[in-house]
Amino acid sequence: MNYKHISLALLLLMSNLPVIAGLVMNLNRYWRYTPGYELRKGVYEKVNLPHTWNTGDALGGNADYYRGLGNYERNLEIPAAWKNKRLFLKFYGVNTIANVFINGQHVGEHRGGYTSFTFEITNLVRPGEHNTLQVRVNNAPQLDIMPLLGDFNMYGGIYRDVELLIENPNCISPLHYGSEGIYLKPKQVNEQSAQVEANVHLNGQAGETLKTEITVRNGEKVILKTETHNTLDAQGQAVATIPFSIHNPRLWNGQADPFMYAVELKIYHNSDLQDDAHTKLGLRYFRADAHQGFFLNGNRLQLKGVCRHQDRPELGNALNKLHHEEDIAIMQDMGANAVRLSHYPQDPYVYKLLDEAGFIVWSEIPFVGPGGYRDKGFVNQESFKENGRQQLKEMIYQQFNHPSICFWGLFNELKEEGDNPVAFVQELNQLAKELDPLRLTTAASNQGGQLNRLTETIAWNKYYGWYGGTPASIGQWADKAHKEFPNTPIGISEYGAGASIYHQQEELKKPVANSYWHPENWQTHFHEQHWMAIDQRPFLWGTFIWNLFDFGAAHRTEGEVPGKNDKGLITFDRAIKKDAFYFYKANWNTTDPLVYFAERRLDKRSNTQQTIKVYSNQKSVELTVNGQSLGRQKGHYGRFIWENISLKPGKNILLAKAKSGTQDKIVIRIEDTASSKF
Ligand code: GCB
Repeated sequence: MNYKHISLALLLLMSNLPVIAGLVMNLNRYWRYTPGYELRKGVYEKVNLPHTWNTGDALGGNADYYRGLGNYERNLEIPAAWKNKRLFLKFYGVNTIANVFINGQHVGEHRGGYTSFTFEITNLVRPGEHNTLQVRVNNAPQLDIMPLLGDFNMYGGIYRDVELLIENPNCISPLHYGSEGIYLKPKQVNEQSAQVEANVHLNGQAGETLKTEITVRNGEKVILKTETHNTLDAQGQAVATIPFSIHNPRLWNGQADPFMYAVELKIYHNSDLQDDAHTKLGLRYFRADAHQGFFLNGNRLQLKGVCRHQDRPELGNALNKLHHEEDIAIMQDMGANAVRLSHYPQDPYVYKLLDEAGFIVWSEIPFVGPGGYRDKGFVNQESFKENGRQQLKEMIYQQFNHPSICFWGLFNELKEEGDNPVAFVQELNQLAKELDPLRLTTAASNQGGQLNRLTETIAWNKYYGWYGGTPASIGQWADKAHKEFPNTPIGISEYGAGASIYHQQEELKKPVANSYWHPENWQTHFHEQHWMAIDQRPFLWGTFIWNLFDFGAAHRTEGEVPGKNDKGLITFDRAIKKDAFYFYKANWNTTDPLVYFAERRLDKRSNTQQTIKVYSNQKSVELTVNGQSLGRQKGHYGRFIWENISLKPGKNILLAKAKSGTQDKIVIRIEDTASSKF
C-alpha cells in the first residue's frame, strides 16, 4: 500500500491534528541492540535498520557464525491525539523468528525470514506517553522453519524496513498475510479487453457499512471509477469485490512496454474518508510451451535470465534501496530480461523495480534441499509443513499485484530420500494454484524422479563443466530431457562456474571446483558454451545464470577467499564485471554499443603468438596492434577472434574499434622468459 509517508518532525507538528486517512511512519532509526540472551540494563549498541549482526563472522568465512538471539529496542512516541486511531507495526523482513513486545507485553511471533508481517498494537500502546517497542530476533536453525539449509548465509536481524501504520478505525486490512490487503485479479486479458476483479480486505467496526471506491488511471486520465458497499461482519471484516473491465487495454509488455495503470482505492463510512491507498495494475497474459518456450502477450519471448541473492560484503543482507536499484540497473545493462529471485522472497522494493523495468520474474519460497550435501531440506512434521504453507501464502498474497511475476517456485534441490517431500510439494502446488490460478508453478530440481512431475513447469540446476563433466554436455542433456518430458515446459534454473578476477591462466584448463584456483577464463568458456547451446534450443522456457553476483556462503573454503560463492559474473562488491558478463552483454544488450577485450586481466603473457578475443554487439570490429591495423572481423555469438597474432616482447598496445566509434584499449606485456634470471 502506498501510504502517505511522514517524518517524525512532521508527525510531532501534526500530532494535534486529526489524521485524514492511512499514514505511515518509518521506524528504521534509533534502535538499541544487544546480542545474546542476557539483557543487562544500559548495555547496548545504537543501530539503525536495516541491520544484521552477522557481517563480521559470516562474511569473514566463519562457517560457525553466530546463530542465536539478538535484541532490538526503541522508543515509540504515540501522540495523545491518536487515541482514536488504529496502529499497526509492519516488518518487511526479520530473519528468522521475530517476537514483538510493546511496553513489555507480547504482541506476536512471526516465523520465517523473508516475508513481511503486521501486528496491530492499538490496545497495547499508551497515547501521549512513553512507549517501548522490543523485538527479540532468533536466527538459530529450526527444524520447522524453511529453509533448513542452503548454500547462502542466514544473516540474523531486522534487515528490512519497519513501519508504523496509523489508520482510522475502518481501513483496508494490513493484517491479511502481511499484504496490502488489495488483490487485483486479471481474470481474462487480451488485446481487446481485460476482465479484472479487485478484492479489497476491509477491517473495522462490526456492523458498519463501508463504501469502497476504485479509480483506475492511465497517467492522469481517469479511465474507470466504480464502487461497492459492504457491511463488516461480527469480526469487523469484509471483502469488497469489484469486477471491472478495460477495453483495448494497454498491456504490460515486458521490457518493450512495462506499462501499468494507476489504481486508487478510497474507503468511506457515510461520506467520511477512512482510507486511501494506491497501487499499480499491469495487464498481461503469458504461457510456457513444452516445444516453443515462453510467450508474453502471444509473442515468443526468449528469457535471458539471471539468479540473484540479496547480500553484499560488509552489509550482509541489510541492504537499502540504492543497492537494489544498482543490481537491477546492472541486469538491464547486461541485457537480461528475466530473473530468478533465489532462494526466497526478496525486498518488496525489488519487485516494484522489476515491474517498472519489465522483467519476467520467478519468485520462490525458501524450500531448499541439500543439493550435494548429506543434510535434509524437509522434515515430515506438521509444524514444518504449516510453516511452508504460511510462507507460500505470504509470498503469493504479498506479491500478488506484480505483473513481472509469472512463476511461483516451490522448491530447490529436494531429495526423495528419508522424509519424502513429494506429497507435500503436491500440496503446495495445489495451494499455489488455488491462491493464484493464473501464474505457473515451477521448481529447481537436481534429481530424476517424481519430484520433477509435480509443478506445471520444471527446471534443473546444471553444472556440466564445473562440478563434473564438460560444458558441451549441456546441449545433449537438454535434448534428452526434452524427449523425456514431451508435454512439460522445461528450463535451466541454474548454470554457472566459479571465477576469481585474480586467477588468470594462459591455458584453458578445467579447475577443481572445491580448490583455491578458480581461473576466470574457465568461467568464460563455460558460459560461452552454455549460452550457444541454450540459444539453439528454443524449447527451453527459461534459463538462469548462477549467479549474477558473487555471494556470501560462510561454509565454503574454495576460491580466492573462504566464505564466498564466486560463481557470480560480477564481484561481490559489484565493482568488477568478469569477462563472462561482457560475453552476455554482447549477446543480450542490443542497444548500447559494446566493444570489450576479453582476458584483459591476463596482462602478462609468455608467448609472442597470441589469440585475441573481443566481445561486441556491433557487426564488425577492427583490431589495431601497436598502431597497425589487422583488419576487421565479423563475430559469432558476440565473439570476435584473431588467431596467431604476433606481439613483441615487452609492452603492446591493442585497440579494438567498431564503426560506431565504440572502442576498447588494453596493454599486454610479453615477458622475455629467455632472458629470465630464474
Ligand atoms: C545449487 C544450489 C545453489 C548453490 C549452487 C552452487 O544447485 O541451488 O544454492 O549455490 O548450486 O553454487 O553449488
